[in-house]
Amino acid sequence: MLFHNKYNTALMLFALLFFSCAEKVEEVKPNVIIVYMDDLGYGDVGYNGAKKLKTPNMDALAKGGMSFNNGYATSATCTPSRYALLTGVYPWREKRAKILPGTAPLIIGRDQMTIPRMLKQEGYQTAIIGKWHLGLGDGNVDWNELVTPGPNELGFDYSYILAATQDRVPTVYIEDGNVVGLDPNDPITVSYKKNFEGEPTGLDNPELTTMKWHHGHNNSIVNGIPRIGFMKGGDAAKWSDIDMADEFLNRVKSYIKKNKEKPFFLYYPMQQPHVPRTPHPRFNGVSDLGPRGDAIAEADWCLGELKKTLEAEGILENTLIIFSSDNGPVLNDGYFDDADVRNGDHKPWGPFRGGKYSLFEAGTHVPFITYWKGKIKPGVSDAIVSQLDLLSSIAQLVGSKVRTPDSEPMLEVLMGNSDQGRTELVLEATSRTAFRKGDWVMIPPYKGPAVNEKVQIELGNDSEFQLFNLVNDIGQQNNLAEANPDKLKEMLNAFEVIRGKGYSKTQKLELK
Ligand code: NG6
Ligand code: CA
Repeated sequence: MLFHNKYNTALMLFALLFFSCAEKVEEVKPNVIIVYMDDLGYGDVGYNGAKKLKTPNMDALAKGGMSFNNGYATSATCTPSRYALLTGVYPWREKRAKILPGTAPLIIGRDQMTIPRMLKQEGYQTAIIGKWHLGLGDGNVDWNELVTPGPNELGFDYSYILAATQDRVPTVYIEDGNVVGLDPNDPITVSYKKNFEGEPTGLDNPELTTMKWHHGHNNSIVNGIPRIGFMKGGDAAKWSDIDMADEFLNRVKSYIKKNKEKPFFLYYPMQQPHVPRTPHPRFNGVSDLGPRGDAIAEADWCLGELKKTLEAEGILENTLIIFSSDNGPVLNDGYFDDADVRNGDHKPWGPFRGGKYSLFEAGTHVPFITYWKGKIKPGVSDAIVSQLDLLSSIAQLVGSKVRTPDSEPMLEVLMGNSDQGRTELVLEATSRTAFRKGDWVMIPPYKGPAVNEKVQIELGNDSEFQLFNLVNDIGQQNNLAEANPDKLKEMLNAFEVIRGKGYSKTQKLELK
């Protein structure tokens, strides 16, 4: 007999209660939103010490959630970081994961696991609204037809994107594979090889430009801004640069309103403060730093609007927001826009050395916040976390068994329940790799200039091994490689276990 005493009855009741609760949890799967900035530095946010720049909404997110002092992008440039974020695979495993032109084919395999694909398997609705930069099509895209494969073939139900970067053609939005607002009588053609006859360029027609190019960026002119790459036609479809933030934000708002009844995943990669910096005129002069600072203020406002929308729709408490940046900061990235001239004592790179493109810390060490009202206890964490781990960690959150070998399940750390973050992490910058293990960073020898003179950033190249201890040398000034050969050897061995050999073209790979 089943209920032969009181004890068993109590047990049964308890079990019933437990399972019905477990089912409840299952029912209300949280929404997940990744807000991804483009070139926002560790020191560009108020909560990390910025003074000349006000970022009240980013600060509120950090103060109301977990902010990570040791949060990393996988790479010091955009495409590789985005590749790793979505796939949970180190970008240096994929040769094509380099800064892509606007005509590049899709570099994520159609069968590859991605965060939206994993979430779709768990019943989520999925969307990307913002910057893509992972290639589109199979090569030779006809922009006047359905542009495919793209995000919609990788697990996103809905996509509203800019193809590559704001400074690269085609300068049009693409919604679910279709160029938005295209007039069939004015077809678009794009080339990264040569100009179309009779079309003005930044190089030949500076009089037609309202933003001046400093290096690169002297091909086709759109809205007075000379771009990378050549484009002809598609006039009606061309985006308005100053309205881009509003355009994405409005889509984000309506997506949330429309889809709030079922759990959703929203990837919201903003274009700021990447060049060309074109904040809406209502943000002009709100910072003292010129368009770069104003663009950050604009992005900060967008983040606030996003949070307000979630609140108004009654779903803020059921939404995990992850906030980070794809790579470190750069001031002059190819246009004269006063970012360097007006920077003063602002430190976009925070306490770190280098910046975008650099193997030094500022290349990849970025703002990193997790926020979940009522679920994540506000705090600051020293744990090492990487965007590479989002795939497996979000999988944990939603009860999915999906994992990739590179992506470590770090849900407890992201939730602020544990400080046991990553013990080791390979860092990448323009196809070179370095290694962080514990408090130490090792950079193998690389050929190439120590400084990129155009952007005025130290790249981390040296003919010798570099070894730094971040605890007492966060600015990576004291190379301890010679003084600490045992540590260097330990680091190199651990690095090569993951990375293999042959990662540097410099001959001197063996230790003395
Ligand atoms: C570089 C561009 C830079 C920026 C970068 C990509 C030149 C001289 N420089 O090649 O302006 O567009 O690519 O940035 O063209 S990222 O954040 O998308 O990686
Ligand atoms: Ca970037």
